[in-house]
Amino acid sequence: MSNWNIFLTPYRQAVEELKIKLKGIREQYQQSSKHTPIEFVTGRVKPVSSILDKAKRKNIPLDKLEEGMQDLAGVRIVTQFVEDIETVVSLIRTRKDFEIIEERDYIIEKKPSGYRSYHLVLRYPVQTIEGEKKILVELQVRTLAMNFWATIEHSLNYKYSGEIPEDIKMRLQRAAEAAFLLDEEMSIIRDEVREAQEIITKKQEQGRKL
Ligand code: 0O2
Ligand code: 0O2
Repeated sequence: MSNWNIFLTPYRQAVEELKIKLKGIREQYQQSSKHTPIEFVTGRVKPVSSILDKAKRKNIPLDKLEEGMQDLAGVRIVTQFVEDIETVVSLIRTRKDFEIIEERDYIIEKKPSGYRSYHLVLRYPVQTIEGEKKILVELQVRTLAMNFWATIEHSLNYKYSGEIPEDIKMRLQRAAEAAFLLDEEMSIIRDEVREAQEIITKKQEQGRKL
């Protein structure tokens, strides 16, 4: 690859544009005083050193990166609750400004590491001075608890250069289950709080009528 900076320019643009668009969804929810299914949005273009590592690991020729490496541009939406993931994914499916070319549900089917997240691969049009260029973007949707686990596991993986000792791997798998149980418990608590609020509101309304 002769010039990484030029090659990655449309990817940087796509990440910035998508972050603005997705943060826009969050803002609209906040203004409508509804619960927002988006807690925060982050994004990055894969660093060149990681691109080279992954290309070697997955045998992707450098002249086939555009189609062969789907996460050169990566955007992440983090939600509070597991149920918010479905809301976000449904919203993404209705959009007309990009095409979804693949969906991978690592929540129903977690990865062997314990990793959970919902992945979508988008074909996103970027307007360049040479005309429109459609590039692939990986969108990850996950809860705060899934993100907490994945962030720490990712940095441990980095520290061990991808060779995490077996006993630590097992403990990480158990920690991933604990994070998932935490997600389930939080959803139950929220449902109970909502029910209690509805009962209180109804009682207040009845009180006003009397
Ligand atoms: P806000 O709403 O003002 O916090 P950028 O600076 O925009 O180019 P990017 O990708 O937005 O870069 O930055 P980064 O560091 O990836 O973080 C993205 C956003 O996610 C930031 O908000 C962080 O504050 C927010 N964020 C990261 N981790 C957490 C977290 O654990 N909880 C919450 N609630 N937010 C988090 P912004 O974009 O600066 O906007
Ligand atoms: P980064 O930028 O370091 O996060 P793979 O075969 O797993 O390398 P593939 O088939 O390209 O990946 O796609 P996949 O598995 O759908 O998505 C890859 C990305 O998902 C990874 O990017 C991670 O961000 C995240 N991910 C997948 N599995 C795990 C996991 O076990 N732990 C953590 N922490 N994250 C995971 P990269 O390439 O690692 O890049």
